[in-house]
Amino acid sequence: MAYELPALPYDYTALEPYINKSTLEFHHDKHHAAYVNNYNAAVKDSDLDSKSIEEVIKAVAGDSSKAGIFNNAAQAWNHTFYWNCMKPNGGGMPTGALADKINADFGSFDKFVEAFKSAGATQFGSGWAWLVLDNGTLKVTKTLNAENPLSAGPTPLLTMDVWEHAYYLDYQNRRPDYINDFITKLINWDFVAANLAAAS
Ligand code: MN3
Repeated sequence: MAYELPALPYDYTALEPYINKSTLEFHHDKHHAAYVNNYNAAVKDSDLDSKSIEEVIKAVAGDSSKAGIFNNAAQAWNHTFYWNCMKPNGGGMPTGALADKINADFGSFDKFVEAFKSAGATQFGSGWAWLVLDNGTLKVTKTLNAENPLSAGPTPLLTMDVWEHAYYLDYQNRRPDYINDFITKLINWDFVAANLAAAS
């Protein structure tokens, strides 16, 4: 079924000065829109057209003859998820059950931050850093290009886009500075907590 490009959940200037209007205009209106359009064109009139985008991602993952469909489906999904992982005046510390779970599974919030920063900084080239729930345990992972944890089983709770298009206009080559601002100023912990509650 056609996948609709969602509107950003905040204004184009809402994440300034960390992610500026021009980045969100290009990233949402051009990059994300292109993935959505390519995905819809690829599944139209095919046997995948009746499936949800999550079902398509799982159905075509690992099938090299359907790599184009996978890449556009996963990138359409990943970006929608990524927008929701940020909010104006975000960052800070998670609370409640999510904070307890992070402490239990990583040892401390700082250890989680260290692992998440490392995943983002060491993803060579383009990709994503993730916090996932894997068989009841929180883990930090990273994926290459469009890859998404859904196809292997773990439930995504948080993601950070580390493709250059996510940060280059604001940070140029300083990916670690973008990662630091993403964690300390932008993460929407309420969204992450809701994802954990839904998956538990
Ligand atoms: Mn992107």
